Amino acid sequence: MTLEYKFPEGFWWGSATSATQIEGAANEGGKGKNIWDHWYEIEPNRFFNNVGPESTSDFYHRYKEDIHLMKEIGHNTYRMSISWSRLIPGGRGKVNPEAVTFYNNVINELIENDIEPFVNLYHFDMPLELQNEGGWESREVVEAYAAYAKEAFRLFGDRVSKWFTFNEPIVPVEGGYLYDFHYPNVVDAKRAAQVAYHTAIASAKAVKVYHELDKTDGKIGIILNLTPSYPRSENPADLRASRIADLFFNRSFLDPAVLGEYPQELIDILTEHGQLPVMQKGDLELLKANTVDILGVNYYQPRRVKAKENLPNPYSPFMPEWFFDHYEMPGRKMNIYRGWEIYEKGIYDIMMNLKENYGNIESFVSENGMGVQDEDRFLKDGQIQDDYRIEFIGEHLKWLHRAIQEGCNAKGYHMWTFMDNWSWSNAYKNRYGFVSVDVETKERSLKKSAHWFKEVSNNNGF
Ligand code: BGP
Repeated sequence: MTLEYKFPEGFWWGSATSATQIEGAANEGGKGKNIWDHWYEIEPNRFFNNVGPESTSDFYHRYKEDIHLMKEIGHNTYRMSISWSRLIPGGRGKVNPEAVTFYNNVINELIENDIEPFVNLYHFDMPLELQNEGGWESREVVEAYAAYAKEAFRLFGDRVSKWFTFNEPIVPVEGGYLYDFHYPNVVDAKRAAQVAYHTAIASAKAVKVYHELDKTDGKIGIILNLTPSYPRSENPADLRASRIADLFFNRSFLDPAVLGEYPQELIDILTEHGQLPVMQKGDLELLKANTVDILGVNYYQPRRVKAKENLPNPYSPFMPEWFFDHYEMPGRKMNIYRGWEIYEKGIYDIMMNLKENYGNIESFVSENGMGVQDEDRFLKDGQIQDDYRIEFIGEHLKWLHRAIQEGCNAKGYHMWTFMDNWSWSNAYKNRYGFVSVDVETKERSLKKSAHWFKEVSNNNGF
């Protein structure tokens, strides 16, 4: 068969999930509470259809069946996360033996099925006790995270050689401290800056701990949602607005993680507005010395930016969006089932930026996917006919392929997500999986895209 889009030998094909979104068993197996369990307890109506995190997709009990499905649909790699509050129920101290057994079983099952596990340490799920101590605002919590990371490397590092410190660390900053869609529902830009800073420091600490273990075949990275920023026009005000959006939403994590330093313009803006976080002596050296080996890129949609007509006065409290407005590009292509723009070339632009400005760091697409509300409307002959998802993935893969042809160092593609899962306060509203899950019975069935993906993976192209 001749393939128009052939990927490099050994390309990683798979998907990503996260613990709180799939495991369920939130009150089982010795797990402690995290912020999601707590927020749902106190405000269930903030969750779509009042569905909470207690059972989600029940991976905890069905992991074997699920891993067999992964194998069946051509996964050679798979990204999961460890639930911190399952492994170490209070966030620090004693390890939960039932969690060790569970994660050992999952990792071993993956390996037996020739699927390499990529393990992420933190996907939005702070243990409640630590949140009560101040969460990422607290420097002690940073230390607790580093100890948790060390424990995870010790327990599973003999079989796992791709580790990730955080998934989309900017999202808890936005959700928990700026825009009120994660617990603790604070809206305070200065505190948000502190949380962002501590997360970057925590990531560097975990990188340091891992590198000190001297695992020659192991790599540690971070997973960032890089949302390329496109100005409405070439006029200087729009260009500046777009640059500021990029500074806050991309470079605030990308630069410290990959280059080991903050962009000067970001520091200047924060200083000017009295938002500079509290730093400790030695922090900047820590960042510089502990950059990541590998970068996961989550990409869903671009950010279209135009300059504000009138800058609000006074600026304070400072938030990036005080500087710009969102802009709807005429004629844009939309995922009408989620309300997000589709711009496939974004993936190419991100990869070329990494090549040109970030030392062509080893990377992969760690999330990309299409959320669809009421997806059952596409059910026909017992299968979800998700041709729109096939097209979505295919078009993104074409641009990824082109970036690879032009020399970018991308090693794989992971779809978000393996199976329909519980997406935080959106719960089961938007379905993203290759595998559909009946929210009541938890029954699984493959969507059309799963069969298509299997072919792509088996042929290493399409
Ligand atoms: C990403 C997160 C995932 C997932 C996805 C879909 O940003 O890493 O955890 O939730 O977004 O989000 P939604 O269901 O809101 O469309």
